[in-house]
Amino acid sequence: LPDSQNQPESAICIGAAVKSEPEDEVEQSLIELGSLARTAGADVVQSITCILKSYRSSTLIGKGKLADIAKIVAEQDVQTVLFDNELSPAQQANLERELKVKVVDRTGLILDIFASRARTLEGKLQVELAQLNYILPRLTGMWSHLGRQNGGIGTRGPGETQLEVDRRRIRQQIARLRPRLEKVRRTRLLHRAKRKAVPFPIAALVGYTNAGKSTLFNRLTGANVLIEDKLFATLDPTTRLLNLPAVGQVLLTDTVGFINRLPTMLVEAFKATLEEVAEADLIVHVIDAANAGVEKQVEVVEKTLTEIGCDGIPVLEVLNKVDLLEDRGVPRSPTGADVPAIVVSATTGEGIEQLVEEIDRLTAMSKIKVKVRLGHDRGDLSSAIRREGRLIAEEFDEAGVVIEALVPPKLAGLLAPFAVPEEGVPDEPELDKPRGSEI
Ligand SMILES: Nc1nc2c(ncn2[C@@H]2O[C@H](COP(=O)(O)OP(=O)(O)OP(=O)(O)O)[C@@H](O)[C@H]2O)c(=O)[nH]1
Ligand SMILES: [Mg+2]
Repeated sequence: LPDSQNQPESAICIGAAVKSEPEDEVEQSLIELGSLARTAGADVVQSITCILKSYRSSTLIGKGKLADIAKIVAEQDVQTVLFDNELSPAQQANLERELKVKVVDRTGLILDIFASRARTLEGKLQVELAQLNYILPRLTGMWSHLGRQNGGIGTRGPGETQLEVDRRRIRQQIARLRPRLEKVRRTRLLHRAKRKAVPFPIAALVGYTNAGKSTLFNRLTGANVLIEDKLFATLDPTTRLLNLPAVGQVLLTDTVGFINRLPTMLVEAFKATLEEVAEADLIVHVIDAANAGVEKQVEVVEKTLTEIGCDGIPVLEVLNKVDLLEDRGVPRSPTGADVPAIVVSATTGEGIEQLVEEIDRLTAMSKIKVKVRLGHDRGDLSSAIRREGRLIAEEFDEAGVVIEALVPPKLAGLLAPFAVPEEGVPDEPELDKPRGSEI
């Protein structure tokens, strides 16, 4: 939303649903739209749920509901109408014509927030690309409704031409953005490759937006990542080294939050960033235990994790914000975890020691560092290392190969007879710093 810095834009939120949709989910989602709107700088004056017999293709909601909303818009001097639904370009244009104010759908709103929050070059380029792809079909809608409004001779020719010009410009911009983004990604991949060569397991903090990931990240590593009671405070991942008693060191990453119905184009845009999560040895799922919609949030996170290819990675569930729970009993653990949930408060520090122990235990379980000498005849083992483990270093000589790698415990057992004794402690420059350090 433009002008969000200067003066709050007055907005109303509309959640339209058909009767078959569960009402509490519609309500919860509309509350979330309100948070998104406030995050974008809007002043939400009213939220309205419209339960419909069926969706209307031209304006989503029926004439009667539309008239009611138009009345509220006029009476309360509303500047923007926000829809929790995804609107087609034509629906958006029709609604704008009927309501005579700006209409923004959930996707447009989330894109807007992402655009104002992206900090790194990659994040900015990703969001810009997503926004341009969002605008492209809507340009047509804008013109066709203007055309219809004014109509007649003289409007069509130049209108079409202008439209063609605008569309071509946007396509050119998209074409310019893609290779730039590719280049930035390659640089990041290089950094990642460097990080992977460091023999540390990776743990990723994931979770619904506003669950407290960054607060927990700061608490664990002593970092100073931005924390806000707004959605999508974090867009760009940050990684730090965390010192642990058993495994030694773990790379901990703070990531972008997930949300229900994240626009497809943003899922696409951020896939590259989220790929890093898919390479983690441990996923720490941070859950806002005090949120009324916690079950839905857990469901969304689990679904998103599957979508980005995280099945098979051990998940540690962390129930955060226990300080906010009235009933101090342990909240019921959401489903699907490999181990019982840990209960913490990132704010008060309650449960943090236990969490650290658990991260330590689980990452220690996931990968073990080995250094082995394998003869030419043990190609089976060296390919098993490549398949199941992470290669750190490899040195060939006449007798065979010396491999350093992180491998799962079982393979480590098989490799034990081939172990090469470590000569001294490898230099680990970050070791002397407090628990967390910049990477
Ligand atoms: N009471 C309480 N508030 C918390 C706790 N942890 C985080 N918060 C608050 O929850 C809000 C969101 O925290 P963040 O750490 O920014 O959440 P996030 O998961 O990183 O959010 P995004 O980056 O936006 O996805 C902030 O207002 C925090 O102060 C907690 O344990 N207890
Ligand atoms: Mg964050």
